[in-house]
Amino acid sequence: MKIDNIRKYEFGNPYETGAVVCDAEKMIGIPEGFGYDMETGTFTYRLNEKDMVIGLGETVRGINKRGWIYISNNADDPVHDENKTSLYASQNFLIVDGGKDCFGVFIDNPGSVTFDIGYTDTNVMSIHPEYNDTTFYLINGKSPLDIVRSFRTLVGKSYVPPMWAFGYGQSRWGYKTADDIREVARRYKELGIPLDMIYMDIDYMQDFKDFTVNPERFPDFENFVKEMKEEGIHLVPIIDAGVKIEDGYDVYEEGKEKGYFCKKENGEDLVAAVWPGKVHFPDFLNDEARKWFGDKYKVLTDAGIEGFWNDMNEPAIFYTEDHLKEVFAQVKEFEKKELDIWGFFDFKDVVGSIANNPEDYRRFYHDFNGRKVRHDRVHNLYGFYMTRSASEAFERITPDKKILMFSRASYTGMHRYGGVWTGDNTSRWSHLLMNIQMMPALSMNGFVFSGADIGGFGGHTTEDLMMRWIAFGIFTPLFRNHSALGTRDQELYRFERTGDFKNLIELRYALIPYIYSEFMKAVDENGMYMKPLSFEYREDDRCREIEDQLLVGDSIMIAPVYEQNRTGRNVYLPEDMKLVRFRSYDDYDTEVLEKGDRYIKAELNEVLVFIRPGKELPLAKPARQAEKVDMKDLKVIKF
Ligand code: MIG
Repeated sequence: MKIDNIRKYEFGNPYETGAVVCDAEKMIGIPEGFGYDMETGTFTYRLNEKDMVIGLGETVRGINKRGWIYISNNADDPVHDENKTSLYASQNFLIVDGGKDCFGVFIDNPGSVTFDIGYTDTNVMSIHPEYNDTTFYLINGKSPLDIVRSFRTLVGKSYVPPMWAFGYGQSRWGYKTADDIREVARRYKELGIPLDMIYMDIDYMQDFKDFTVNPERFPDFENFVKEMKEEGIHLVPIIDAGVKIEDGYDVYEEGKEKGYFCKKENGEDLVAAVWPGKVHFPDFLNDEARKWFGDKYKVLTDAGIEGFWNDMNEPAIFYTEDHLKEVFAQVKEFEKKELDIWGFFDFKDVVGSIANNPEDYRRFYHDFNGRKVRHDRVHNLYGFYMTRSASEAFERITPDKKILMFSRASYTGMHRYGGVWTGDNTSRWSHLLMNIQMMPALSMNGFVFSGADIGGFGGHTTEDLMMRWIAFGIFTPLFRNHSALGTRDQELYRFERTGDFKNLIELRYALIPYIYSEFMKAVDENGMYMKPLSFEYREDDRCREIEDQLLVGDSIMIAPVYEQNRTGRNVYLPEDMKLVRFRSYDDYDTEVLEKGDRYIKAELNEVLVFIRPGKELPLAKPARQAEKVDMKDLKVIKF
């Protein structure tokens, strides 16, 4: 199929990345409206004063990306400050929206790509790929939503998880034994808080080896999976990209023998270190290796597992054996010298260069479509192809069952195979706001099934932050509370106001019929589940600056509270709307409010939902599991 309003321009020798599924009209020359510097491979576009730039998926800062520089270069960096340029994802689709005129750009280039969006020069957007092998798609349309639809037709339908994955999930890095997990299930049940999933982090494995389960800590795993399922709970284990080097470990031995690991220039398998200690990286870009690794998930699906999360697949590298040797050699040199203060800083830099060193991405190769390709040139595809490996295997292993799958690293195209979570955020109010601002960009890029670590991953959360974050998370398709080893416990039963938490989680379950049908609409019609206001209210300039309210589906707007010690917030209503102030699914007040600015009260346990004119919000009776929600027995709140 060929799409009408998309034109494609090729530069250098672009790779078949797998991002797109249809063709577009091929043009000769430079994309209309853009400048191009052959020397550097940089595209430039002059921004009008009114132009907003929206998109780029999982990145820091606001909904309007103008004023900062973003580098698509998948990175394992747990510090998601405003001044970061790269997170775990490369989703290179954006829209330039001047209000009347707008157009979209998708840069299909799997190496590092720098988007300078009015950072160096406020009036210039420049796009600079490190390697000039780019397919540049220019997308026209009457409106941003029109452009989104064309883009998504180009890149193919988004992943749909099983129904139960729309429930609430509890996760934590640090559940070590089956009993730890039983305890989580028991405490939730005791309080009557709905729960569909408990996630298993790396500690379930034997010595962090993929597709193994520690037999002492999880005796009779198959029965344990069954036992949990009888409680209505799906166990969702993590899979890491690195394969432990250990004699006798089948995944290592088979991969080694068949030559399925990434190799260095000299043909030897690259040795890196991650949680298992020394590892090799499967060459997911190689068709055969991808199939082989995918089939390994069967070990766990055979035990009754129906969902996974793929981690460390940028890939994260604690160190490579080769670079570590270089560092040790340099350290010896430093030891001999008398260090002055600059020498000290040089020394510190050398030691600091051990982990997640981008230079390491130049040390290994892929066998990609029959070509030997250095990793850094196709770096951003690695997590995508790991997830594709799993998803294609699920088609073979359990063709009749939907499997939950989401990944940390991503690239456009992966949205057909799984969702994403947004990685290691922190328990900060600003990260709740960041979650709100990322969601529409993820939706736009096709990653409709996505969400953040609710409550925050790193750092210590607080009860009020958790409450407000849950109140927003109610609306995100992936709804998971997750935190890091060593941080304050944040399962909902750890707090005082468990009754309020219960009400909020029940509200999520009551909203599942709405959430699910709007989610499916976004998938089927290549639309957006979460939208910025400016995409809908085209004539209202005020909406162009609203960074903290979202449209969820076609019927409602939300305005989450994301600051500490607030009992309300300012809300802009672009039209008359009916406010529903929920305390629980059956305790709420409603009021029709006129268009305009207002301050609206929202106590810590209250959730603000605004129904648009002529629309309605269906509510089900909550159940303890998503699949038990009666989708037909609905109460409807009309505008
Ligand atoms: O180096 O598996 O983003 O969710 O809990 C950290 C342990 C590895 C990073 C993931 C996080 C997970 C953690 N992992």
